[in-house]
Amino acid sequence: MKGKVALVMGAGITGVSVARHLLDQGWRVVVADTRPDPPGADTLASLGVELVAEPDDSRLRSLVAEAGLVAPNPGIAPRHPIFALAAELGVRVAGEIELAFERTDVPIVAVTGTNGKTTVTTMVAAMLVASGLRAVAAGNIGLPLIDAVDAGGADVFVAEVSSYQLALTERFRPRVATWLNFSPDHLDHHDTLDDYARAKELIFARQEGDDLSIGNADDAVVAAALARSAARKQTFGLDRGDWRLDGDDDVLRGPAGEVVIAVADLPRPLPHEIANALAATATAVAAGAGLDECRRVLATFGGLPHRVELIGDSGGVRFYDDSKATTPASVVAAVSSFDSVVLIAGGRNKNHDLSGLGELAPRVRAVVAIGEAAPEISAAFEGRRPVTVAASMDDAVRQAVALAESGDAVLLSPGCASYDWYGSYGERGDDFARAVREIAGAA
Ligand code: UMA
Ligand code: ADP
Repeated sequence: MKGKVALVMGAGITGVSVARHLLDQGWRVVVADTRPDPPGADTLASLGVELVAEPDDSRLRSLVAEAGLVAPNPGIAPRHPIFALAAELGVRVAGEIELAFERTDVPIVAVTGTNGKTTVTTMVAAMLVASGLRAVAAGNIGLPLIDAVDAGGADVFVAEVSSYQLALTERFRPRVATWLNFSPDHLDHHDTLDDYARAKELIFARQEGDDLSIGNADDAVVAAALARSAARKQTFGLDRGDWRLDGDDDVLRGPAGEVVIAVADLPRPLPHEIANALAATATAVAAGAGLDECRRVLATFGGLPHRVELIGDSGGVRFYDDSKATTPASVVAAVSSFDSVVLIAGGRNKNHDLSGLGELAPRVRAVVAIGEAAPEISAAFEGRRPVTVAASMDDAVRQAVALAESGDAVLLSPGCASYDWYGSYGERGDDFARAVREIAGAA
């Protein structure tokens, strides 16, 4: 009975949540997954959902042909044949964010950007909660938005939305949408950089009227997209913007010139953290937070694990775990936060040009290159700064300790994914922290 079968593509976190949601909506649900042993199989079995592993082309065609809805997980790349099949067979495609949006009247605040999404989403939710609102952080941050919507009881959702998720929306229209920044990333998923930018711009694309689009005035791609938005607009920035850093007085200011907070009162006054603080305040105030409550959160927010996280110090050298930095832009942000750095970088390159990292040489004392991308990291700094190659995290920390001088930061900011040596960026960061404690005796 075509029309009542929903085909969910991907059995991961999203697929299981979408399957559960669609069952509640009265659909018969089939889940397909390209992997031989998909995650979530046990949960799907307990829900009575059929799971088709590794469907071949003809099986996929018949699954799509029988479906009234195709709901792909965010990790399904746009080049996957399911999209062409759905278009050919006239079947609606909608991802989890779209399905969640359809099911709720609760306002949604959305945050995207190449870097800083999780940090800003966390701060915005904390600012709203401090202001007495039942705000729930969801989306790419880990809790599927559809689970948050189905659980109910929220006054506002703060959704971290990735380009993968935005690309699967049709009408998704957040009340407040914030785009933090844009730099090359995810070319293993999107076919071109333009496709990546177009997916990100969908955060603004259906906004209008009283909706608010917030964008980074210092970022040319974001500023151009913001100019195309049909909604009200606000900007933030270090050099300019409605919400801006006033470098003369060393304070963060709001649109009426009001002081948000003094830079000296921020626990982490790093340039990218100041940009995040401005973006988070602009977003939270637009969603109903009080400025005093925002100020309290800003004054106490110490940052998230694995994002330029201070592990300890030893002999005047401070050790920082920035394992979440998997793009060159996030390495630039981290290194630019210090005067003299021994940089540990490398891992599995996500198709980035790493050569530009050499521009960081003035702030870098020495480089320890790790993982598969060690030759590219070495080439970026060759002739500019001493580079050594390490065979393990212990080796990297040992070499960094030998190279560092009092006052330096030893910074793990890989600019690459962790999958060559580890299962996740979290594992990599934890292993670094362990090595720092054992080898450098840092506390
Ligand atoms: N996969 C297959 N075959 C399939 C389905 C998936 O090989 O048939 C692979 C994907 O290519 C991917 C992995 O499985 O490598 C997981 O993909 P998924 O879409 O099933 O992911 P979920 O488990 O549902 O988790 C997703 C987000 N993951 C991705 O977008 C890849 C999670 O973001 C998010 O927290 C979760 O939904 C809840 O919303 C993670 C992420 O890495 C943290 N996001 C990317 C990022 O931040 O850079 C965008
Ligand atoms: P995302 O959720 O977009 O991946 P995170 O908040 O998890 O962002 O931070 C990821 C990495 O980017 C960390 O290394 C962090 O230090 C760095 N980062 C955070 N905010 C910014 C920013 N505004 N600009 C550049 N890099 C940033």
